[in-house]
Amino acid sequence: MKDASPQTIHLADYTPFGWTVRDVHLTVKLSPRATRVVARIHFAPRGDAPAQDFFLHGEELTLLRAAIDGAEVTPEITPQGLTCPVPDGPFLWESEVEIAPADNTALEGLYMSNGMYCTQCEAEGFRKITYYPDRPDVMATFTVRIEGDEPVKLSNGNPADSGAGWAEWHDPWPKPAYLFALVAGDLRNHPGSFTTKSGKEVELNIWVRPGDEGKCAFGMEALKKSMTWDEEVYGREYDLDIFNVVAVDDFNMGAMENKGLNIFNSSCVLASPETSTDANFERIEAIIAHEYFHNWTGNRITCRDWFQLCLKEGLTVYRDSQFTSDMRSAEVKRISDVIALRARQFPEDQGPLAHPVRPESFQEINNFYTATVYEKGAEVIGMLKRLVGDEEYYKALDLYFERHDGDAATIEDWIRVFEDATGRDLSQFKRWYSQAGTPRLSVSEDFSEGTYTLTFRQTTPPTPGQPDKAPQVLPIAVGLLNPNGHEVVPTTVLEMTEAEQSFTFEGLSAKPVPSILRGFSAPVVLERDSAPEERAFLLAHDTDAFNRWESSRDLARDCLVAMVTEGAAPDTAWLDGLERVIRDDTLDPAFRALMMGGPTQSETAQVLHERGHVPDPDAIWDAHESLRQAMAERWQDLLPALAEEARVTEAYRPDAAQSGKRALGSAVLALQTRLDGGKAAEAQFASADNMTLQLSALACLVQAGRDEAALRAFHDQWQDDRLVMDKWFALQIAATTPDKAPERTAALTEHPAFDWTNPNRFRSVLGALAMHHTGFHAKDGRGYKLLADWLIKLDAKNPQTTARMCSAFQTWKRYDADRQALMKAQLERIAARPGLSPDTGEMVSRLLS
Ligand code: 0A1
Ligand code: ZN
Repeated sequence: MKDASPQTIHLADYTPFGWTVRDVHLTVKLSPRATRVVARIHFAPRGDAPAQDFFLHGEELTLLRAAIDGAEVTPEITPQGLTCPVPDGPFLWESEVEIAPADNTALEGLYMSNGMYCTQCEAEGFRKITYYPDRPDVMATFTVRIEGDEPVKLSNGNPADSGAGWAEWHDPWPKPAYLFALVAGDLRNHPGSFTTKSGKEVELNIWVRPGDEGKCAFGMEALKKSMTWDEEVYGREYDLDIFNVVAVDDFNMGAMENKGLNIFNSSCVLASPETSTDANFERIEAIIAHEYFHNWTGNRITCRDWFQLCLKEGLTVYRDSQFTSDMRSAEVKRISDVIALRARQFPEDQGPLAHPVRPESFQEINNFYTATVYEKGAEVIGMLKRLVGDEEYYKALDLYFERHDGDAATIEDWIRVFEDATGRDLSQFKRWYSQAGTPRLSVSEDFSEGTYTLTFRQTTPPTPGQPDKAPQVLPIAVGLLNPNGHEVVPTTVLEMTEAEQSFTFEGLSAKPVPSILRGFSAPVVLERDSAPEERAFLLAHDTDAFNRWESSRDLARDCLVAMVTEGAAPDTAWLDGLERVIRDDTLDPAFRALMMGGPTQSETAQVLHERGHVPDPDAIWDAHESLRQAMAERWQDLLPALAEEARVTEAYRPDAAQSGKRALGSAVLALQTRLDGGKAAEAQFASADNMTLQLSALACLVQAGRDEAALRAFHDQWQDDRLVMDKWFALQIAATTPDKAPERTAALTEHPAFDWTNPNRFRSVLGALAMHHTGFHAKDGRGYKLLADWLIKLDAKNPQTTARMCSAFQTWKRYDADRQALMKAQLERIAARPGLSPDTGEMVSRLLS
């Protein structure tokens, strides 16, 4: 058990460890409840570190033996680790501990999933395997010997030797302990190979449970594409003889970039057309790439301490989004990323959990694997690239790899590389890393005698611990159109550095229409009271696809706000403009599908809140329903033609072209269902030969309340496929009406297949409830109570997943007094639980503060 009183750790307190580790030799003798780990570690004092006691982290370990230079020692043991007197010079540390992977339900350290041994060491899991300086700035080479009867035994690096009942691995690249991994079990591999650009042969494997072999081909192709892309775009080659990927069913996150041995949540790597949707395929491709790209941005160059997490995560998310843009449609990817940023990061940045991209303090680092660190961290890289330009960006990245290869680096190092490579002063830009909150950007315009002036003002609302904010550097990409809809000034990046700043454009013959924040060039809330006519004009004419989409989204937001607050009717002028875009078959179907999508209900709640209203979830539900109904009725005659256009006749491929068509088809089907009560959806459900079509049809049937037979048929067809069953659980909550959502969730938690200790299954049920805006916010609080009941139950087994899911409550202060009181009561009930984990304790106390 961890100490009950949580410790706050501060960035400002960083001190280096007093010793370097030359090498680590581990022998792991596997046994479900009595695994022995023997460690032999060479330490040498480092002269440049402040004097300190010799301390090794270690949690939930039974120490059997410890020795220094061969002589037995008796260290002093606490729940966090051990201290021991050590010689002044270099020495060999030996220890043997016992651990029980079969009892490890937290899924951190060495644990078991379906009879297979696996590890998760980021951020601080290695200390549950052996005593060690478990901090990312301690880097060492590892040799690992695994003993056990399991047919497959894997660790990091290259295979060194093996025999009956043992295998040895050697990783020549010094690495921090969080990148350690070990896997053993009865696994099957899907093999592949790759030749790097300098001619090195690399063996590739995807390891899965027997039965899953048929779901690996796509992941393997994605891996090869990622390897090629990183060579071509960043000049980065792979550096071992072998690259292994393993799929595990029980995993707290998506995947993990352990050196040479990536471990994946099976939902993020296994795919087949029958069982995976187009969205699953796209996500798998991105996550394979993300973990692979970490080999350079994360592993070869790692983080000095966990405050620097965005150094590897922001950059790697940015790189994987570049990869997806290159593999698919850059415009569609950018719009999807912004939708996700607004859905996940904006609420975080505007509520009690707000923190800087580089936090300055934490209690439990696992609580900081957030949308802010990852997605806002990636936006910061994107802004940097826009400010310095592509050429300088890649020059800076070359310097980063050259200067810091093998280092545990900081954001200061990263910024200095850019300053040295480009000659720019980035001290103000650096505020993006230290200042939390989403800046608000307002704009006014003036036109006289051919000169057009845009004046911007930026302010950032206070966030926890940061009442006052300084102006940030905002790259504002702007283009100007003339009244005929022609672009007269192509995209130009205005570099805003002041709280208020004007930019002028000369020589214009008429007052132009500005297209501001093209490509969403900075993660801000743009406040602009432009006339609806101007937005409609941009919807029709903007050359920037993002802003074309955004102008429609703005009109949709205004329309929904008016519907909710004034009982207005849907805005027909907007729907006419939107219809012209949707009809335009020269446009990418994926883009048109995004145009048809419209804001989610939580986005409408967010917008209402930003505009000073208290969002009423039931009124939001009604407004969204009548808007969708109005769209369906208006476009009655258009829908069949669109459905025809969206039909795919060739064999299934999860590529951008086909999935774009299917996305359009599913947007159309959702509207058609409102007119035909589910007839078309039933037909599609019956004939579907891939999961994308099957699931979108099922969603429509659930939405229409005509789902009993279809849900049963789907269950019977897929009951043996756990990943598909996750979809079955989630969908019937996600697509149902608010009145049914909490009851359905409660009923599904009684289902025999509801294995709540599996994080995927838990999230597919309770996460689906949390994401059902009106269902979760049921007026009587039963949604809140149900979620809190389950969070309390899960916390005793799996603190990490519980703590992450507490963020469902992060917007609680946005709602009316009654709902606030109900949510607060549930948070207080969780907080008061005896034995609550430090992870969940920290989250709940931040939420309540
Ligand atoms: N570094 C991984 C994400 C990850 C983080 C923490 C984990 O356990 C607490 C597991 C995975 C990535 O960015 O993909
Ligand atoms: Zn990552």
